Amino acid sequence: MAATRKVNDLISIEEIGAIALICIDNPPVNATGQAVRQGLQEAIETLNSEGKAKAIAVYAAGRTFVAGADIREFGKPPMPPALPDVFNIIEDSAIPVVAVMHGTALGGGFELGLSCHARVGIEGLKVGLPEINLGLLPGAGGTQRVPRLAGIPMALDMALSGRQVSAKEALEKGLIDRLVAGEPREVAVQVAEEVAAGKLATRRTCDLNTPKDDKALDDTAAMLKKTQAHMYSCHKIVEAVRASYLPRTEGLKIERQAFIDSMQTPQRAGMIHAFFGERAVSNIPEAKGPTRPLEKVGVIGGGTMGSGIATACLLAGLQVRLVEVAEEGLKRGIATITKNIDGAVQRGKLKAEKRDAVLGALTPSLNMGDLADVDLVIEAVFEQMDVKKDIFTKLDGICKDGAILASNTSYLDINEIAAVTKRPQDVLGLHFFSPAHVMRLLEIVVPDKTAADVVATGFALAKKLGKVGVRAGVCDGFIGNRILAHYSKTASYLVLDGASPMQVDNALEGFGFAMGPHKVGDLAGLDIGWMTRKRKAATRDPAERYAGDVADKICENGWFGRKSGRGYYVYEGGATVPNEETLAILDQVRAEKGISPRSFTDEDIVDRYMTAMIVEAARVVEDGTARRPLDVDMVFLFGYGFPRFRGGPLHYADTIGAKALVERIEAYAKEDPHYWQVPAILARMAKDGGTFADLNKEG
Ligand code: 3H9
Repeated sequence: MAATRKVNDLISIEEIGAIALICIDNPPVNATGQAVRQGLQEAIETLNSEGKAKAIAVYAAGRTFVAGADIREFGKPPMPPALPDVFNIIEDSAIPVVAVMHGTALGGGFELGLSCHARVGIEGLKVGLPEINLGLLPGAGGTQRVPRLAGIPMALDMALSGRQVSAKEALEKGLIDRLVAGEPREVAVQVAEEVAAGKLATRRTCDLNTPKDDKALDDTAAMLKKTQAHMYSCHKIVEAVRASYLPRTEGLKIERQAFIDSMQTPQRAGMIHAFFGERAVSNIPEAKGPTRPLEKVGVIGGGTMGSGIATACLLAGLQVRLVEVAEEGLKRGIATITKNIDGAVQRGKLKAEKRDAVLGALTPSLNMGDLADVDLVIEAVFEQMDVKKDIFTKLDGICKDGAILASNTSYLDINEIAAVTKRPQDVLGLHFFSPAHVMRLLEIVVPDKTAADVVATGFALAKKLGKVGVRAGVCDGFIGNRILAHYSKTASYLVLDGASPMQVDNALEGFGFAMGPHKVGDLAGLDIGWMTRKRKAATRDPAERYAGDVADKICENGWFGRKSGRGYYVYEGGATVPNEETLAILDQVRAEKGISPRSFTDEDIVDRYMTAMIVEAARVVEDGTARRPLDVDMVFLFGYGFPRFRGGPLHYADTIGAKALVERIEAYAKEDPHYWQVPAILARMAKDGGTFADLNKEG
């Protein structure tokens, strides 16, 4: 006879003969919030005090086992019982406890499993310690119990990478004891009966000793010192894993303190903002309405961008028609797509046996008429308004009713493009970032007359492609490129006024960018910015200080960066060294302009660069191009290599404060009052004490 009783709303106990099952039911991901912790503790204590059950199995309802601590509780006053204490009670249970895990057992969820006396995985299970992605470290025994079961290198790997480990690997490494197929409850019954009958061995993880490996610890500590200066929790992970040599109580104490200290860091705040921002960005009414069909996609243009977009669509299982004007361009497009797909196989993103089928979903064509039956067309040709207008006029005549006509333009006015069609309600901007099959950002640019279901389909496409879709309004450069166009001038001004391009790069890499702006320019091709400056020359505001003198001269020499072997740097034999000739050009430009170079500290450089970024980001929010500050933050995290641990430009702005920012801008404005102007939104915040986080809450 089975009897079920509720411990509280989220935890229940079911008794079947000599076994007891504890079920955690806290949708969507069974996070260990206060009620789950309390309920688990009470369930174990009750069963032990009753002393009837011979074995206990813990499992979870719904799509996954426990995905970790409840992140929404972080930053708030702690509410007892603490997770490590609950897990110690489980580990100390006189009745053996087996964990039955399915889905993703992550962080505190996996640590719950580790505190049980045996672990059974259900096929498809993934386990992991992803706390590092939140600026934290495992804080409920992960750093103590994983090394005891699987050794120090595995514990360091899991906690420092945050990667999800497959069930097969977890079994091989001794992190789980068995891998089976089945439904969690049925498996729980079966394994609890086996434990009760002594057929499945159990043991306390903390009774094991961590195998010594000082070399792995020392090497990792030294490596992190060099490469992860910013990430407090990385260094603490090594310390905590080293503490697993100690008895349980002492080791857990060291882990606990490191966890509490990590919780106080700005990195934790930045990374948790990034975690929720990634999910909140598409959590808007416009993304949720009815959508249009999305199976066949046409891509116009087989260049780098078009091929990348086609690759992304193919990898998501869509049928793709690729259209080019000339045979040669089409062949190049097919070759690039094939190379991208092969790369996906090599990187483990696509199973080798699926390669041919994925490529088989690509239909190349030289005839735009072949786009008659597609659901969505994405135009990715040269950035020239008349070319785009010509294509959209043709598409208007070719495509079926209801097809979505999208442009991948990175700055052109999509309202103007939509106006050449008789169906502006079907026109949308879908701005991908290069390489389009890798970069996760998709700006969904919404012109004035676009229909609601077209916008919702844009978000559905982002989801299908595994991208982060961010809504943007129409303006020159939308959210990301508009802000970039503004703040990148700061880097040029700093260089004209006395810093070297290398100092600027080093300072910003020190801040956390993977590459400084001059290295990025060399990588992207300096000719791109040169073309833009030439295009905008006629409309340039005469009051604006010109930022392109040095870059123009470099380009006039035919130095376009990496692709030509030199730009700000010289690229030879795998080495990157400063280009002395560029530095000579810089001296010459300064002399011509009568600038006597002055010195900037690295802090000055970061402050000016970041303030310029925040200024334009604030304006983008102010005029509604971005709906919320977090939308800007996600654009920069997923499209521009902004350091994740800083949360994004406007999250970072809050850490400085509006008042301090306004003071900075006013000080810089003494040198250049045209460039440095306080956005009204920031002035208001400085006066009222408001923050960008407040605006996020207001939605
Ligand atoms: C930790 O465990 C610390 C311990 O070591 C020590 C403590 C003392 N809490 O991602 P999805 C929400 S740190 C609260 O869209 P999927 C999420 O916001 C934690 N909420 O689904 C979303 O809400 P909404 C370590 C959470 O299927 C909804 O669930 N664990 C949590 O694509 C669905 O999420 C992690 O870092 C949470 N822990 O992916 C795991 N997790 O619908 C973080 C999710 O309102 N989570 N939510 O937007 C994940 O990686 C993914 O959510 C998961 C599911 C893979 C589980």
